[in-house]
Amino acid sequence: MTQFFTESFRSEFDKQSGLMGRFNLGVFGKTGVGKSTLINAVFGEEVAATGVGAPITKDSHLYVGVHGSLGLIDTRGIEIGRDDKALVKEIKQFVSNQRKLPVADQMHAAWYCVRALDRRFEEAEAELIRTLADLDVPVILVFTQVPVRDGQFHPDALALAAHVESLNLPIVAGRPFMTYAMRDQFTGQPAYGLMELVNATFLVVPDAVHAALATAQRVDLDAKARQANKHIAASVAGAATAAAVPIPFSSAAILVPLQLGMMARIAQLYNVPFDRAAILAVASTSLATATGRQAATSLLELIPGAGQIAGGVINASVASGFTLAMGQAWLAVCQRAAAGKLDGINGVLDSAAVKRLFDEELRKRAPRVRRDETQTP
Ligand SMILES: Nc1nc2c(ncn2[C@@H]2O[C@H](COP(=O)(O)OP(=O)(O)OP(=O)(O)O)[C@@H](O)[C@H]2O)c(=O)[nH]1
Ligand SMILES: [Mg+2]
Repeated sequence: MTQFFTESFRSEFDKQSGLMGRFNLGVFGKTGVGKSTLINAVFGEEVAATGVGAPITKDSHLYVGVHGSLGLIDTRGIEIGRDDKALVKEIKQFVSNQRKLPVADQMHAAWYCVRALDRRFEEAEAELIRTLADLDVPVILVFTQVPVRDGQFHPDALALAAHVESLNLPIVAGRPFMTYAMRDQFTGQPAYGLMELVNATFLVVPDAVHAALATAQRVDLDAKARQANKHIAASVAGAATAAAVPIPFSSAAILVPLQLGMMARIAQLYNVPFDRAAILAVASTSLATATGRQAATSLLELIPGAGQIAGGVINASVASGFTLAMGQAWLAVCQRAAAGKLDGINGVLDSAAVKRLFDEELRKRAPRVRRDETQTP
């Protein structure tokens, strides 16, 4: 039974990661301004570990790398005044080639990075920004490594921002976004501005990549929760529709993959890898057996020892109510797991804690099911 569960979950997990798609971000700016540091801070260390990607052609300045739901279009060691003409040409070619591909494969936004304390913004940089904007890529101008004291940005950064704003560049919000990506050990300057940057990015990319962006970024947990709740709502509606078909056993056949798919999507949003998600799911749902009598549901049939559902027919309100409860209980588990709060001693998963948490959340929300509601009509 567990084997069957794992295999079904695997297949839904793969399906969801296919549906999730990818958020493709271009990251530009002079060498050393802090592009890689920014990317790592927003999208996690794994991106750094896998490197910047490969040049799209030999001698190319553009590098393309895929890291799960994130696609990065990056440059390496660009010297403005030496490489920018060639880069503009490459970007034009790259983006227009991409235009022939589905939306999912295009560059959805660009972050143009400037280290504010360089106190310089060159015409060649403005040209790069215009090139991207002309190709319909929304450009967010990011000021990197901007020191803050007593809630005030460094005056030189503000002066550069005023200068850039006067250029009327085609940039998101018409102004730079101030950031500090990584705490400075010496000065104690903390990181800031990353969540604002991510929020601005959400606003300018197509809805179709919101789930991928929510998944890829690690700084805005509310964005993950919003996407999870959106997916739960869609699953709830799907469950009601499935249950409305009064054919014995058919509702379970639709509800099981639907609920497993929902669990897979939520796990992915919280960057819980498959193996861990499967262990969490088994720990969580075996507890559902205990509450199974009242919440007679499809998923329980997969769980060892779960009671039979009489006739296999579930009414729409039970199906949707239980899907909602499951989704939210599972969301709580994933949130806690992602925060590292379900690990016991030695970093081993505390299954009992997982069960307790899931059960608690499920009980709060699971609909009361009368025996007769689960009978074949
Ligand atoms: N403390 C701190 N250091 C930073 C920050 N951003 C960049 N740095 C440092 O600045 C140096 C250059 O940063 P990178 O992120 O490698 O610069 P890059 O833009 O990726 O440079 P190229 O890959 O050569 O184009 C590194 O030593 C970083 O540690 C920051 O926000 N905080
Ligand atoms: Mg770099």
